[in-house]
Amino acid sequence: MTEDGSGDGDRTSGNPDDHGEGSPARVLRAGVIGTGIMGADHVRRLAGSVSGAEVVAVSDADRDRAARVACDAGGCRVHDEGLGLIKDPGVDVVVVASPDPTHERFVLACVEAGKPVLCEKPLAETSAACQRIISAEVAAGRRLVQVGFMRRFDPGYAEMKRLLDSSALGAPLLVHNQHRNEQSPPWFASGMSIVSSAIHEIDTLRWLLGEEIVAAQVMRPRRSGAAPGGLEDPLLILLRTAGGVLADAEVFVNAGYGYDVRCELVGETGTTSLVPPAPVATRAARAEGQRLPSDWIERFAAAYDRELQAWVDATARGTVAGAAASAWDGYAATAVAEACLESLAGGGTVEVSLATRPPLYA
Ligand code: ISE
Repeated sequence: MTEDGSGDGDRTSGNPDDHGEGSPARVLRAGVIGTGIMGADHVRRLAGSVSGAEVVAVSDADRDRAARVACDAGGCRVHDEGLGLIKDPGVDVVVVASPDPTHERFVLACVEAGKPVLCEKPLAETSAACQRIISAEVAAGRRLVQVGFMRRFDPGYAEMKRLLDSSALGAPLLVHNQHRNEQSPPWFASGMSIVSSAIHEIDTLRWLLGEEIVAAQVMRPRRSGAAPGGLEDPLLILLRTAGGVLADAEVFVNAGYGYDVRCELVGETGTTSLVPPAPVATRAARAEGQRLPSDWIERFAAAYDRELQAWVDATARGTVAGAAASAWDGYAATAVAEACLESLAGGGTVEVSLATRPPLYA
């Protein structure tokens, strides 16, 4: 794959310091922190579908779970704690897939150790924490952090961006998004619909348009009876970009019928939208239909593979993947999510003002 994950790249040498022809390819030794749903999935992909890396260590607060995942990956070291894994001299690169409140600590430790890190979204829970990560990376003088906004590697979103960049649709005006999960876990709180779910729409909007979001508003329709506890579900989010594009995003995490992510971009001369990623249509019982994915791991399987492959390939070359989200992108997305949370709590439109972008992320 190339840096943007779209094809085959240079795989002659895995050593960042040695790109000579004929030199043996170095396989990156990866450590994965957090072996829950996402961490275990990354381990499987790194051990299976992704080339150029192997999983040599895992860690999780639940040691038994980590040991099971280590076993599934063909056996590897199990650390009791993420910081120990980062310090392990046998670990070259790190994937952080532990709970959100731990991201900042682990990413900062990776930057300090000079180890490239792919951190699941959100980069950190607050924009202030993201800024501390940016400061550390700027002080290190090189990009080490990639944020796991995998939709950038989804073939559908990538094609939407290609079309928009080719001017085939004219100037962008509106973006309509729908983000529906079949069912939320019992511990899912209203803020998580933004920080954990809508943050993907926030990132894809910035990335598709290449401009920052300057204002956000969250509205609550009547609450669904299927929403557990006090969860406000669904939510309707309105975002405005610096260039005046408006985007709406429905987030409905107890939609009940499947995992359904849609996006339509409206330009001055045309529109483009994602099509349901089903290989076949079926007719039965006097109805025609397509199977819907059950969750994001199924829906974005190709995107996760391409994201990890692009990370491994770029890291092996001592660089960063072109399409990938940087620490700056992680910061900007969290800052917009904060504005959404403020609007959810207090109502109205909340302005987003970002810090100055350091030249490292130009
Ligand atoms: C989940 O955490 C994800 O990251 C998925 O991509 C998202 O679609 C889902 O809504 C989140 O809960």
